[in-house]
Amino acid sequence: MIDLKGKTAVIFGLANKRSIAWAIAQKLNEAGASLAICYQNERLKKEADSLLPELRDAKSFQCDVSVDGEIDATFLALKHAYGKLDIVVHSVAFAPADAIKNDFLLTAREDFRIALDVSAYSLVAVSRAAAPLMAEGGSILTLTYYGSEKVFPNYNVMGVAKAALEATVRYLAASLGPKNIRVNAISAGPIKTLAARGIGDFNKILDTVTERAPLHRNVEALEVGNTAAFLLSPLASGITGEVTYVDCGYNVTGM
Ligand code: NAD
Ligand code: 0WE
Repeated sequence: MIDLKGKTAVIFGLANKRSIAWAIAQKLNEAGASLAICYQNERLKKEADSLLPELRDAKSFQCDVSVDGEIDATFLALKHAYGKLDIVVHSVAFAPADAIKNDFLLTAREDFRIALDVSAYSLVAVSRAAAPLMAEGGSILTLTYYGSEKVFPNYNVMGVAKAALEATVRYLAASLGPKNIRVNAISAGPIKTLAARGIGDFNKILDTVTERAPLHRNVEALEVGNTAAFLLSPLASGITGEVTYVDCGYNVTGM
């Protein structure tokens, strides 16, 4: 059994109960961790706060990870609430709708900047703020997608942002390794969350996985949660800088 009793985890990217962040929160809660749940803005506060009672020991915090001042204020509040941190989960991505709808060639400079800022740079900013609170070492996890390596129609600038995110995981692992802080990513298969709802043809993406993946089904958010609990636990003490696929094997197939 994975044991995270006495550990404090902060989770970014909870929008609703379908969020991958929520599946991870449930698994970390089952393992005994105390949870700080971060939501992006006032609009998402109600949703986050309505889910808190399902967790044993959780508080919520508001943080837009594209604003340095909000990251600083959130980690100051976390320091006051907990004193130390052991785990950070970064489950955040955003690209302006035009950029994941239109031909990649037409990607606007500002849309490219926003996608990489919110989806990749924010991991650097959050990790830097978290590190001083991880005096006993720690574990940081982010979520990525196979569109970083291969072209998927419409994933577009998000694929570029995820490639940057995966490289960021490796460089952060090297930077934070001497502090015994590990940094990893899970590359999840497609899951019908809020972030997937805006995507045309998402059902076709899910059907292709069912047809081609070695397990001939789609992955569930709670399976991502289980792997997250492992990577964030002492059982994974030798793993850092890694991208672990939780995709029913889809990424190993050739046709
Ligand atoms: P989701 O919509 O539930 O979560 C995305 C979250 O990002 C939301 O909570 C949103 O509020 C947050 N966010 C966006 N901009 C933010 C900002 N500026 N500051 C703070 N938070 C911000 O969708 P999800 O599918 O759970 O996505 C979580 C992560 O998983 C993302 O990184 C996504 O790329 C990744 N992922 C998703 C899938 C999938 O098919 N759903 C597959 C692989 C990877
Ligand atoms: O990372 C993602 C999607 C993230 C995302 C989603 C949206 C929708 C609404 C980022 N920005 C926005 N902006 C919006 O305005 N995924 C891994 C889910 C996803 O998206 C795809 C996929 C998969 C899987 C797009 C095309 C093809 C496959």
